[in-house]
Amino acid sequence: MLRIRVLHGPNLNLLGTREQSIYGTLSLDVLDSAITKLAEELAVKVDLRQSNSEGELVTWIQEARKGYDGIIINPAAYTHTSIAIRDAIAAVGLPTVEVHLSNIHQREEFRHRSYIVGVAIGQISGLGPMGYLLALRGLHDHLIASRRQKKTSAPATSQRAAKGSRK
Ligand code: CA2
Repeated sequence: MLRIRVLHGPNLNLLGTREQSIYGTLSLDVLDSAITKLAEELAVKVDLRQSNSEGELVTWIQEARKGYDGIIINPAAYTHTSIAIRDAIAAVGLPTVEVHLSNIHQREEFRHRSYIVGVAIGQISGLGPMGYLLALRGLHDHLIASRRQKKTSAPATSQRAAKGSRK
C-alpha cells in the first residue's frame, strides 16, 4: 500500500474561521476528511499533520524518509521564505507536490516566489481544497508509474549484471 504524508503549514489550522474570501469556508478537519476519503478510494494510507513551526515541518519531512512514498505539502508562508524546508525535501528525495489554496501568482509579489517548487514534482495553486485532491491523485499516479517502471527495468538490469562485464 502506498503511503503519503500530507503537511499543512502555519496558520492553516485557522481555515474556515477567517479570510474566507481568500481561503474558503472549509475547516482543516473537513479538508482532512475529504483527503482521507479519497485516499481510501485510491487505497493510499495518508498521514495528515499541521504545524505552525518550521522546525517541526522539517522534522516531519525528514522522518517521512522511513515508511513514506511521497509528500503533499502546503508550506503556507514558509513557501516564500524557507530554504530549510526546501533542503529537507531535496534531502529525503521523496516525490513531493506543493499545494496552495489561493493562486499565489495572482497575489502580492512576495508570494510569487516559491523556494519549494524547484524540488517538487509539481505545484497546484488557486484551486482551493480541490488542489489537495488533485495533488493526491497526481502523486498516486506518479508513484504507481514509477513503481511499474522500476519493475520493468529491473530484469534488464539484473540480466546485464548476470552477464557480467563481458563486451
Ligand atoms: O494559498 C495558500 O494555500 C497559501 O499557502 C496560504 C498561506 C499564504 O501565506 C501563502 O502565500 C499561500 C497562508 C495560510 C494562512 O491560512 C489562513 C487560513 C484562514 C485564516 C487565516 C489564515
